[in-house]
Amino acid sequence: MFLKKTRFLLSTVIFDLKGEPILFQKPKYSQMASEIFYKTLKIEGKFEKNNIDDFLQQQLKEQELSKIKRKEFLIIGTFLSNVGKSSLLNALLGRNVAETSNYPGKTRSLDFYNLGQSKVIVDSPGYGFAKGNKKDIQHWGYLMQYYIKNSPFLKQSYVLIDSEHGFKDVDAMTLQLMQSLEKPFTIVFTKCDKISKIDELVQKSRENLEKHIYSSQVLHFTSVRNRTGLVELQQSIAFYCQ
Ligand SMILES: Nc1nc2c(ncn2[C@@H]2O[C@H](COP(=O)(O)OP(=O)(O)OP(=O)(O)O)[C@@H](O)[C@H]2O)c(=O)[nH]1
Ligand SMILES: [Mg+2]
Repeated sequence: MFLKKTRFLLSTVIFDLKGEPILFQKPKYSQMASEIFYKTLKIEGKFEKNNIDDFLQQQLKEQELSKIKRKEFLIIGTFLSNVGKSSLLNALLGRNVAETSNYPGKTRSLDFYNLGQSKVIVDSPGYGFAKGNKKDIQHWGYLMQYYIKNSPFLKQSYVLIDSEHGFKDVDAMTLQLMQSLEKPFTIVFTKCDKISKIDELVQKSRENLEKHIYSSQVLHFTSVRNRTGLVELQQSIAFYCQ
C-alpha cells in the first residue's frame, strides 16, 4: 500500500514510497559523475575508534579554511556474507585501492578515499555477528555506530545486501538505526551476476520495505563482475554531491 508504483530503470528500481522519487538518472548527473570519478584520488587514511574523532575535528577545521563543503559517502554492509564493499568501491573508483578477500574480515577500519573537492568515499568493516573473533566484530559495530552518529559530513550511506542471501535481520536493524537517527541511506544489492531471478529479488525487497516502511526510494542492483549498475551508482553519488 505504501508502494504506489515501481519503475525499472536498467539496473535501478525506484520505489515511489512517499512523494516523488528522486530522478538522478539525467545527463546532468552522468556528466557530473564523469567529472568526479576516475580522476584525482587521495587516500586520507584508515581510522578506528581511538582516532576517528580527531580526524573528523581536523576535517571541520579544514572545511572552515577551504570553505569547500565536505561530503562523505559510506559503503556499509554485513560481515556475514562478505558482501563486497571494497570490491564495489574499487569498481566505482576504477582502480584497486582497497584490499579484497574471499574471507570476511579484510577491511578492519574506516578507510577514507577523497575524490577531490572534498567528496569522500568511506569503506568500512562488516557489521553483524559471526563465528570467529566476536570482539573485533563488536568493536567494528561500535566504530560504525559512532561514525554514523557523529560525522557531520555523512551525506548518504550505501547499505550493501548480498543478492544471493537477501535481507537479513542484521540489515533490518542497521536500516532501523539509520532511520531513527534520520540518516539517509540507499540500498544496493551486490553480486547480481550470481542470481538469475531479479524479479524475485525485487518482489522480496518490496515486501521487506513495506513491512518496515523504510523511507528509501531507490534500490540498486550491481555486480562488479559484469559491471551492472555501476554507472547508476556513480550518478547517485553525483546527485548527492550537489
Ligand atoms: N561474483 C561476484 N563476486 C563478487 C562481487 N563483488 C565482490 N565479490 C567477491 O566477494 C568477495 C568479498 O569481496 P570484498 O570486496 O573483499 O568484500 P567486503 O565486503 O569488503 O569484505 P570485508 O572487508 O572482509 O568486510 C571477494 O571474493 C570478491 O571477489 C560481484 O559483484 N560478483
Ligand atoms: Mg572490505
